[in-house]
Amino acid sequence: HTKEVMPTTPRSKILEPCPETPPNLVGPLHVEFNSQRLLEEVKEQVGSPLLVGGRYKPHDCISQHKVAIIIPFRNRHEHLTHWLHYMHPILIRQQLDYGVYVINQDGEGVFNRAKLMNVGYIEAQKHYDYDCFVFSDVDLVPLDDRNLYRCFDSPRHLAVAMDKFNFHLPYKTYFGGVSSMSKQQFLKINGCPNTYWGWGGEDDDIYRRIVFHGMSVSRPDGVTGKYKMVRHQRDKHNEPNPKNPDKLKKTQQTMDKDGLNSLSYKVVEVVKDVLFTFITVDIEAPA
Ligand code: UD2
Ligand code: MN
Repeated sequence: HTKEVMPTTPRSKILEPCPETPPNLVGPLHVEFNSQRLLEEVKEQVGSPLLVGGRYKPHDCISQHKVAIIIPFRNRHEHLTHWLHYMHPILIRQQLDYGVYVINQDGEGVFNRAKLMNVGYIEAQKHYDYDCFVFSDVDLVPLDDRNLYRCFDSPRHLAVAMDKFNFHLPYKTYFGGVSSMSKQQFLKINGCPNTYWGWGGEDDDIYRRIVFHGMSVSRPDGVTGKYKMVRHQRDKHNEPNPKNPDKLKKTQQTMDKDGLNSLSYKVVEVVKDVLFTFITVDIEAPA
């Protein structure tokens, strides 16, 4: 009688937390927007590690960051294709447990970036237990993958050195382009204002909410924080609103009643693509 020996198969490893600093980052990146990119091609090139809805999590370690990337959007499909082409490989190298949510404003009314950010915050949480929210313009791609798309002890401003501002911060309290806040931080400031229709001011209002709630803003250094923006004209129905600068004087009085606690909108459609979740919303925009 011979003893039967079980073949030694490698047991599935118990996953450990991912390291604090992702090991596969490459640093400076080459980014250009002259190539014609088609969504279908981008899907083939970068889509295979993703789960439907533009979701990903590392399989060799447990990510410490559950991040919803929120993109306020209308009629910028070409920019979105560039963004997806560059961002998915970066976010994967950063070992994030993430999902991409494109929040598409329905109709032709006046655009409202900050309100769409609030909608993204609420809607993303219906899909997964996110603890961190990165808000990004659709036309901005970082020039260094060490610029981490996660949350920090303070609200973070990521787009500190854009090509369009000559790779400098335009002013000290600037908070536009790309930013991140934990769920706790975002709740503390009552989210973003809903009342900034049209271009301008909403980013400054968010900065002021953060400061008035006793927090400060963290930033990467000026090398890590470089960005490239796709060149574009001002869109229709997103003209600079002359009322917005005046509103900024009243942020402290209005912030705790204008925000997440006064948000009202209707979801028109949710479409899950491989590369993103596309949520069309009616935000009750004035004509
Ligand atoms: C600046 C800020 C931006 C915001 C804005 C004022 C930079 C790089 N960004 O952007 O964060 O504070 O000023 O509101 O300085 N969008 C659409 N469709 C539209 C209109 C806007 O998708 O029809 C989205 C899109 O994600 C876009 C973002 O809103 O990137 C900001 O609009 P923009 O790119 O026209 O404004 P810009 O570059 O002056
Ligand atoms: Mn832009």
